[in-house]
Amino acid sequence: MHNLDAAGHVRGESQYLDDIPTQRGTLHAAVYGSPLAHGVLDGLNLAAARRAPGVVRILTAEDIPGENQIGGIVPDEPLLAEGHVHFQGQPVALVLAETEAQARAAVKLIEADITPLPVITDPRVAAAQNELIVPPRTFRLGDPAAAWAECAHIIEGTAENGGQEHLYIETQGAYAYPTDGGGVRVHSSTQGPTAVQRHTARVLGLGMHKVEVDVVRLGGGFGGKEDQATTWGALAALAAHVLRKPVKLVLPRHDDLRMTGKRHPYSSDFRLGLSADLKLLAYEVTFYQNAGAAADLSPAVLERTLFHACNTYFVPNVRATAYSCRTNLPPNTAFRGFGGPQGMFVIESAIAQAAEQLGVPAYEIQRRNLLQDGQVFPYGQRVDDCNATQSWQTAEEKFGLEGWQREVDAFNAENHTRKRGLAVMPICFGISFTKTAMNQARALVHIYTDGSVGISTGAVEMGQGVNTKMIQVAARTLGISAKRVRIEATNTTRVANTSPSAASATADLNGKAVELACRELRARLMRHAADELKLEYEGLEIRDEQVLAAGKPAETDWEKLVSSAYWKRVSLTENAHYATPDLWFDQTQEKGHPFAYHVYGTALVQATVDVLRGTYDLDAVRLVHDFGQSFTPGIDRGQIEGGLVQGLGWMTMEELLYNEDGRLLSNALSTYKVPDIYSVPPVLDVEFLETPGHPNAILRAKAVGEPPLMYGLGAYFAIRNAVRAFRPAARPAFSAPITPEKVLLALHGPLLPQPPAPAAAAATVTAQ
Ligand code: LUZ
Ligand code: MOS
Repeated sequence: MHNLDAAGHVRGESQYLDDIPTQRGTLHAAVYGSPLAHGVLDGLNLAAARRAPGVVRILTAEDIPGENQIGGIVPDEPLLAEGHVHFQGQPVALVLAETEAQARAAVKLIEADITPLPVITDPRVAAAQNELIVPPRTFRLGDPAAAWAECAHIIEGTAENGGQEHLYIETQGAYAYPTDGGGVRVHSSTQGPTAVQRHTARVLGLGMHKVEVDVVRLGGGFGGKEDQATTWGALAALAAHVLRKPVKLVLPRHDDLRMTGKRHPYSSDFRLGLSADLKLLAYEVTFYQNAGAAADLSPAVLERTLFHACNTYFVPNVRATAYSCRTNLPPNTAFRGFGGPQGMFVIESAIAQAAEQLGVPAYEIQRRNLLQDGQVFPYGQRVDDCNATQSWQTAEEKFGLEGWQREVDAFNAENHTRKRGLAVMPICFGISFTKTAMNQARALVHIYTDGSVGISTGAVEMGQGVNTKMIQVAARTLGISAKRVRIEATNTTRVANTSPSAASATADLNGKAVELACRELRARLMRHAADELKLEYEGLEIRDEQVLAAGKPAETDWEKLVSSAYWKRVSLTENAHYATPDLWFDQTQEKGHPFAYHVYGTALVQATVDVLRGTYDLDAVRLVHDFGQSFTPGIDRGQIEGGLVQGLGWMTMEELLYNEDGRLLSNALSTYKVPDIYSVPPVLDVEFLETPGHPNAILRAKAVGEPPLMYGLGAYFAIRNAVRAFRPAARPAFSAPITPEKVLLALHGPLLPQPPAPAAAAATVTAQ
């Protein structure tokens, strides 16, 4: 089955927030954001803006009837600034005008009286001043302090990664209007309809039952709308509620770029100990997460960094500590991978540094330390579904590794202005929300009397194809054509208390709920058929819309059966609840069983560097991925390709820059470059690993949302290897993205200090 949305998208017929026909009298909103990153908000001068053409009202914190608070994990984030401002672009006032242009023009006339306070942008500076969002956390396994004595080699260094702009094509926005009885309905471009509902209710001082949130689809989310769609939904709802008018708020791209949080930059210290035969024996790592000015989802992101600190390797002695550091940047937030990529970049950097200093290919170290069944993750979960070695070996068989490396070496021997590098990037990603309670979902299924089926779930369609998957699950379970099934908009009045569409878990959680509901309906209809046709219930089934008794066509089909069930007053509606089994986590011990299962895969990445210019091409990515039993291979392949390219962009060209005043410098698409179709490697092989899948995965098709992003990390190491093929003494800092400027400096700039020679027993080898 093709993606349900494909035709609508290419014809431009698919409806997004901005396509909703507005009601008569709709007002348009624009946000005034703080011009300074930190300060005391002494006052606002709104007089000129109030007089501007078309302006109807300007709302500030004083106009909030309920609580001025939208913090999810920690209540530390006002909807509209009050008393203080904490980041540039922090919403301070909302202008309502007759047209969008008028609202935006009036925003420019607002002035704020702000007494500046010191601005922190560096997470290590924040940590030194004890500016932490939550207390630090440490995951431990074995006894690293004792293990160092046994290590033949000890490597130390630092690694840094930049942030990443989500750049969903559809910017943030909402359309809200008052409903009968003092409520409000909010159409929101959100991954988390319940989050918008909950915080809107809080801000308006209403029960959640008076706030309805509706989502048809998003033009992309990538985590940027997991928590941060709430601001805009709540602002539109606030205005609609106060003015009793429909209100539309859609962020212009420039506002979206500077007002919203992004992937977290991290700065990290590592220490890695290896045995003489390259086994990883001990790993200590300290992560400094740049959380921005409020908690948002940072504590959860931090947690996932710890969960993925060892990527797909077994290390018997681990101590991983993470600090969530408060800075004066927009609150950073969920972004595909959710802290996992940041954790994995550090251990891959440590392995690369070890390989360079020991004079072995990094893949020798990687290969020898892949996870195996029976081992244990530092967080206590046993490894029992492991495809790490299978995916690595399959990649070697299909693509070669040593042979490919020899080709690269031969190319480098012959070419002097271009050099190639090859890197292997194996991944392991845990599937589930790390917050156990969030791993639940519900589905509401109606069969109409004509045999058509309408389904509501908590899943939000954001281009990932989840609606197509839900239809497949329903059609298969009911034994009917997919054409009969429709997925409704995601709406908080039909399916309540939903988890956001996130954590790669949306199809699993909501799909399992759909499956449960459809199974119950099928069983009910079969019982009815048994009664009507005087047949044994056992052995009755429905396939291709035909009822079969002991494998033979019975005297009824789907349409007749549904109709007759209705006339016999059999319920044609079911509401099912699913909760992932056997999940738990004890935060006091930092141990448990947080994940339903893990996804594995292995990518090989080749880059060619132009050594005169510092520019590079990513020539080929060939990967083997563990899809389990994919039932939508086209969609799943698309997720792998898209995730990979997003990861490649993060590692190479997407350079997010703030100045010391906390102002976003890369604040337009002219200064922030994301991969386009020309950035996609000309060779991009995605091989499906043959595995049985996992019973916790929907129809045994494993989650595909986030894992592929981490294949992109291979680009950093491939480019680095190419640089070192030209200049073996070069030791580019482990600082992503590795932009052409950084490559040029590494090729021709001053050399960083050389570390002492490795290999002496228990010698500590320090980079930089
Ligand atoms: N969101 C969340 C996520 O709230 N918890 C998670 O564990 C998670 N993981 C990935 C992406 N979003
Ligand atoms: Mo996400 S980072 O799964 O919203």
